[in-house]
Formats: sequence, structure tokens, C-alpha cells
Amino acid sequence: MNISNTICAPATSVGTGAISVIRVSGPDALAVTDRVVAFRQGACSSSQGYSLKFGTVPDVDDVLVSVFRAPHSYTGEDATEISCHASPYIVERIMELLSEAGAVPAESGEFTRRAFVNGRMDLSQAEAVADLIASSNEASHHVAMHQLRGGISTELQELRSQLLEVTSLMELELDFSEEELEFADRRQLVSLLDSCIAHIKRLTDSFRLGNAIRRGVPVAIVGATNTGKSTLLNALLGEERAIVSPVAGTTRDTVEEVFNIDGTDFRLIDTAGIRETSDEVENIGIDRTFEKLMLADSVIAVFDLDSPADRLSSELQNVLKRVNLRTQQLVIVLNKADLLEGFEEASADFASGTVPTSENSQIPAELRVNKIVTDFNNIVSLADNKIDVIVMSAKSGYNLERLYKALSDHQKARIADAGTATLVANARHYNALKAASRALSLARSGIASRTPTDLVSQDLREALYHLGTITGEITTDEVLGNIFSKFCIGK
Ligand SMILES: Nc1nc2c(ncn2[C@@H]2O[C@H](COP(=O)(O)OP(=O)(O)OP(=O)(O)O)[C@@H](O)[C@H]2O)c(=O)[nH]1
Ligand SMILES: [Mg+2]
Repeated sequence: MNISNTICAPATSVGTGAISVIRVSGPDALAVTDRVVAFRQGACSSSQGYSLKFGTVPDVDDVLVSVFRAPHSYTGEDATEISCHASPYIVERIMELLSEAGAVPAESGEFTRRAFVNGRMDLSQAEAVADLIASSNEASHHVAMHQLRGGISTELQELRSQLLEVTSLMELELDFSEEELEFADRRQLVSLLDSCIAHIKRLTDSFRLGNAIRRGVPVAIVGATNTGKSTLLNALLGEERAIVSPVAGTTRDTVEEVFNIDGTDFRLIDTAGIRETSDEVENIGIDRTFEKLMLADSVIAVFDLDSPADRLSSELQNVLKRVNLRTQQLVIVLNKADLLEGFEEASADFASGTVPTSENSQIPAELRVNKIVTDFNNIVSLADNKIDVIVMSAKSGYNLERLYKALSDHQKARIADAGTATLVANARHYNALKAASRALSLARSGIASRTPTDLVSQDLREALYHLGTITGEITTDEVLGNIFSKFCIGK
């Protein structure tokens, strides 16, 4: 990428709002702006940084121009921001005039790329800029802000200095022969490496939550065929997104939709119903169900209250076997409550959505559901009493609110638990941390098993390399191209 030229681009989306901003940055930014805008009081080139100037683009618009002088600008270069009226015509015309005056249209993310190249921010901070723009709720905003302010960078600095300590200890030892190497030194090295590995693990463990916040919490709806999973997805979304039919095996591939509860984004995944079948396509779908179940943060397991109790309890065991209650939330939905005799009266009596739980053993006697719910609660309380059991009707929407609340409460609690800790929310960072950790584990076992020091040093260098790719100390044009091409133009 050439950074010796001057670039320009609209920084606001055209056509909405009253004002548009056009950015100009590069060595000739001030002169180029002066060629396009007539100022009453002195040109940009003779103005100080951080000044605001009124001017006219002849026959086009009256504008306000903010002047920035290198290195005190977003890109670190001389720059201006031209605020004009938000007419697509005006913006296009000013862009044309800027091009005629010597600026070239910026590529996606080029302003931020220049900020990185000019040392205004490291790569993880540059990536945070894109996340900040995309953030749609308090949690994703918080994660992006933390990273932008150097959250990840600080963690990496700590890790690097610990690793440099290891390397310098090792280099000291290179001066000695193998036999002279003190046992105590090895122990110290191993324990230093252990603490680095633990530090990285803390960061990689946070990815599950970080990624959920950034991309939406993955919620898998699973269960036997025909239990009403697709009906439930549609009810949660409030639209007919998935095909519903009385035929078992209707959903054969996963269906995914994002929806929002109370400011939190969820990625809802409807899956193929689990059953024994010889249908090849359906079996592929069922394999995919298990995959989605494993990757989900919350699992909604749907059961048909209208099916025999022994079948229900074997289906429940099947689900409990596959959910990891330490890392995943499980919500059990006992669906089709509307089919039960006495539902109308009971649902009126229990309009508050009272569901029999261990604390609340008051069970509507009219419902056949009693026995099933009690059975479920017994099994569930053995496993983990944090599992929610909700009697529902996906068809009528009965108790849908409780399901929303269960999902949203769980997510809020996770965020509260994480507190102010740094969360890794970017897959590139996660993969680099994993690679660094693998190299450190090799170094650790090398030291423990008295492998020659130069081989161990090589593993350490590799770990440092991977950490360096996160902040961009080590990078390639290809990596940068990849990252910045996903930005919008003008950022
Ligand atoms: N009465 C009643 N019927 C329901 C309810 N939920 C779903 N159904 C019916 O159950 C049948 C199956 O519903 P689906 O939503 O297609 O079930 P599914 O679990 O997605 O089925 P597969 O994709 O085949 O695994 C349909 O006829 C739905 O109308 C409910 O709460 N009450
Ligand atoms: Mg379905």
C-alpha cells in the first residue's frame, strides 16, 4: 500500500441525516482542501491544527472544515474533515473536486490502516475500531472500547516481558555446560512458563464469552423430531422463518437467525430433530445438530408433553449426556402444553406462568404434566439445579416470556461474572494465542526433559512470534489486507 499520496472518502453514509463528513488525509491534505474550498479567513495550509474554518465550495455548498496537523490526527498525517449538507449530489461533487485537486479515493479501512502504519495504534486496536462501529449493544461496545484502549495490548506486553525473562535466563545458561545447569534454574524456568501458559489460558477461555458478545450468543434448539423446535424458533423470532409441519424430520439442515432480547444479540439455531433414521440427508442434518449443540452457549432442549413418559426420560438422558453444564446453559422446554386436558383452566389459574420447580412444588393437579414435570425436575436437580424447566406452548406463545427471560438472565450473569477482565473477542487473536500456548508447552517440556537450550529457544521465539502477530509487530501485507478490507470506506 502506498501511503505517500493523499486520500479522500465520505466518512458518513450518504443520504441519511442532515450533515455528511468527507475526510482528506495525507501529505497534501491541506493544500488539496484549499484548492476545493474557498475560505474567507486564511487557507488550511496556514491554519493551526484543531482549528475549524468556514468556507464555500463554489456553486456547491457552504462547508465547515476541521484542520488536523501531523502527527495529531487519526491517521497521524495532515488531515481535514469537510462537513457539508448530506445530499448525495453535494458529497459526490465534492469528492470529484477533491480528486481533480490531487486526492485519490481511499480504499476500505485505509484511514485506519494508515493510523496503524504510522504507529497511532497497534493492530488489535485498529481491529477494535471496526468492532466499535459494529457494536450494537452495551456489552459489545464495552468489549470493543476495552480493546481500543489497549486491553489486549497490555496483556500481551505482560506476557512478552515474562517470556523475555525466560529467554534471558536461558541465555545465561547457554554459557554453562549441560552438567553445570542448576536444577533450581530449571524449576524457575518451568514455573515461569507455567504462569505464562496459565495467563494465555485465561485469555483463550474468555473467547467463548467474548465471541458471544461480539457475534451474538449461539443458542441451539435441539430435541426429538416433531417436538416443535421450528415452531419455537418462529415464536421466538416473531416471524415464520422455519418450515413447520406435522411430518417428522421436516427440518433437515440448520436454520440460523439473529434476534435481540433486551439489548443482547442471540444467534438462534434450529436443528434437525434427533431420531434413528436410514435417510442419508437427514442423518447429515442430525450430525450437524450435535455439532451445533456442542458449540452453543445456551441449549434449548424441546420435549413433546404429549409423548409417553418413558420416551421423554430417555430423550432427556440423551440431552444431558451431550450438554456440558459447566460451560453451557440448558433450558428444558416441555412443549405443547395446550394439548393437555385442562390446560385452558390451569393456564388461567396459573396465568403468572407458574411452573412447578423444586422451590415451588405447587402443581396444577388437572394437568397430566404434573408427573412429567416432577420427573424432569428430579432428574434435573440431580444434574444441576440451575437448569430451567419451562412448560410451554410454542403454538400459543404460553410462557414464551419465561424463555426470553431465562436466556437473557443467564447472559447478563455471565457478563457480570466476567467483570472488567479482558475478553478475547476476535478469532484471529484467539488462534494466535492458542499457537503461542502450544509453542510454550513444547518449550516447557523441553526444559523439563533437558532438551538442548537452543531447541527450547526456538519454541520460545515461536511463541513470541505468535503473540507479536496480534498487535501487528509482526505482520504481512496479506494479513493487513484481510483485516482492513472488511472495514467500511472512510474509516
Ligand atoms: N398443539 C401444539 N402443536 C405444536 C406446538 N408446537 C408445535 N406443534 C406442532 O407440532 C408439529 C411439528 O412442529 P415443528 O415445529 O415442525 O417440529 P420440529 O421439532 O421442528 O420437527 P422436525 O423439524 O421434524 O424435527 C407441527 O404440526 C406443529 O404445528 C404446540 O405448542 N402445541
Ligand atoms: Mg423443524
